Amino acid sequence: MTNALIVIDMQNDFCPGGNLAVPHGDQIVAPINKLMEGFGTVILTQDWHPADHTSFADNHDGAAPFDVVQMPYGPQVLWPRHCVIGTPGAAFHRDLDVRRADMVLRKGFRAGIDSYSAFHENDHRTQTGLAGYLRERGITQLSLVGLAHDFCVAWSAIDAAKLGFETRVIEDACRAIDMDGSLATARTAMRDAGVALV
Ligand code: VGL
Ligand code: ZN
Repeated sequence: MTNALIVIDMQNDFCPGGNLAVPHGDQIVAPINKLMEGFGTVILTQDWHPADHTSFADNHDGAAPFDVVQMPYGPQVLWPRHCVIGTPGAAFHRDLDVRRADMVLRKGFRAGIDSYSAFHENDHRTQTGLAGYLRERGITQLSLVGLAHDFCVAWSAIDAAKLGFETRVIEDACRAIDMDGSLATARTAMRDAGVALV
């Protein structure tokens, strides 16, 4: 099979009760487990930050969560501290079926660069290696699901389409942060990049 399901960041900190909770994020765990049955390859991504990560508001004097600052690589939203390496918040939701995963890809572990996309970090240059992995395995069609629809799912889908993969986002199996219209903006950007929203 030449298709893969990419499950983005189904971790405790993005679910209700977590440090960067996406509303109703836990509602998509069961549908994602079910979707896994239809794919030859399943990849899980895991947001994985060191304690001194530059995306955390509390690592910037006088900053508040959701402020936007300029980084050497461009604008960056500052987030509440989340998905710190090795903490319970960084673990996958307990009901996610991790047994079906061919690969777990960790991202955001360099203190100075955030990484929304599963393909490149936010500098748009540092590669995660995922494109090479998929190509070596002959995978051409990607379906993306997970959290958050308007950040990590959208950035990953746009990069996937730009890299030439036939890319779709299964929207019923995503949930959004949706700050300042970010979901509408992300959906337009995904469509413009050739991503199918299904
Ligand atoms: C995410 C903000 C910060 C995501 C990760 O998974 O969408 N968003 N880190
Ligand atoms: Zn993060």
